[in-house]
Amino acid sequence: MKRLTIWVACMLTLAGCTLAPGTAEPEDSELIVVGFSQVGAESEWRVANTESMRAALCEANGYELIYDDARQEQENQIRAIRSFIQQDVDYIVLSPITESGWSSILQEAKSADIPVILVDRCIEVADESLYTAYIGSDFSKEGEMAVQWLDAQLERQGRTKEPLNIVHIQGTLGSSAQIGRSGALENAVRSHANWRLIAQEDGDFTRAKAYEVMTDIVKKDAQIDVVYCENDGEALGAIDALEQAGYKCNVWDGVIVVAFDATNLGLNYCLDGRISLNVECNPLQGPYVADIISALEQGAPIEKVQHIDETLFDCFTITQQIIDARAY
Ligand code: GZL
Repeated sequence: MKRLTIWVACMLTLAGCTLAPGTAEPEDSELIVVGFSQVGAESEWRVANTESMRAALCEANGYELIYDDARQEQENQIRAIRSFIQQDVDYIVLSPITESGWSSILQEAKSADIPVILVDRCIEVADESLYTAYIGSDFSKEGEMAVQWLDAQLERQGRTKEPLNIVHIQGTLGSSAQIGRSGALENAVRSHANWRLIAQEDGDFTRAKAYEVMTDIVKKDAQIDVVYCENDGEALGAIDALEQAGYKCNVWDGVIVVAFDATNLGLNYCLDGRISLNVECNPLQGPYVADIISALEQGAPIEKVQHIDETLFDCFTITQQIIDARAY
């Protein structure tokens, strides 16, 4: 129930108008009703992201959160958004599984005068008025941080001329996280004559799928020097398959494993050297979304696009103290 009608009633009352007989007195405190369509629960990162959203958009903070887990299907997200519109929520928050396919349903939200806030991943639409704001990571920058680290590390090891065989395990194809992280690696392969992409497979951001594709790749018995995984879950699945096939995973005399997310699990693999590099992707986006809604409630200006600052960790610099101090 959108709170505007109650707001008008309040204004009429304050202006000395009397409510028509039988009109309910407006309730003192009205919760802001938010419909949140989440991608799924495919990774530790996603679980932390959901927890952050639930904590920020809780009743104690003045929200009624209607949560939907799309189980990594866009159709389920579209269905959830239509349900939020029918429930006349005040805001829709969407973490879009992929960048395309949103114009029609977001036009329905716009026609219903419901602001849409994108979180985590972004969308590609011709009409950018279909969403009010985006808050998330700069995925291209994350990928560039990874390939710059790899380039410098190989330079330190004197491995700038020998052929470097790279396996690329991508995230959910068409997601902005995958597009940005993949683009950085593909650009770097084009600009390094000795870097060879010997396999590029969809790992769908899950440990299980990455294990499956890596198991097939190691059967081809090629020399593998680097495995570039687009999240921690994929890195763990790839390492499971590599170690089962007799490979060592480390920066010194094994396979260099690159990962993204820097969750607690991923950083522990970094601490024992099995992940060489882990680029942070901050899932704690709930407070940013709450700030955007708060500004909109006050009619204050907001930025259309906000990127969250992120860093990286590697097997040389990570410590147990750093891991213990982190929230996820
Ligand atoms: C990134 C996010 C990605 C994470 C994965 O912002 O969309 O989705 O990197 C998650 O762990 O599945």
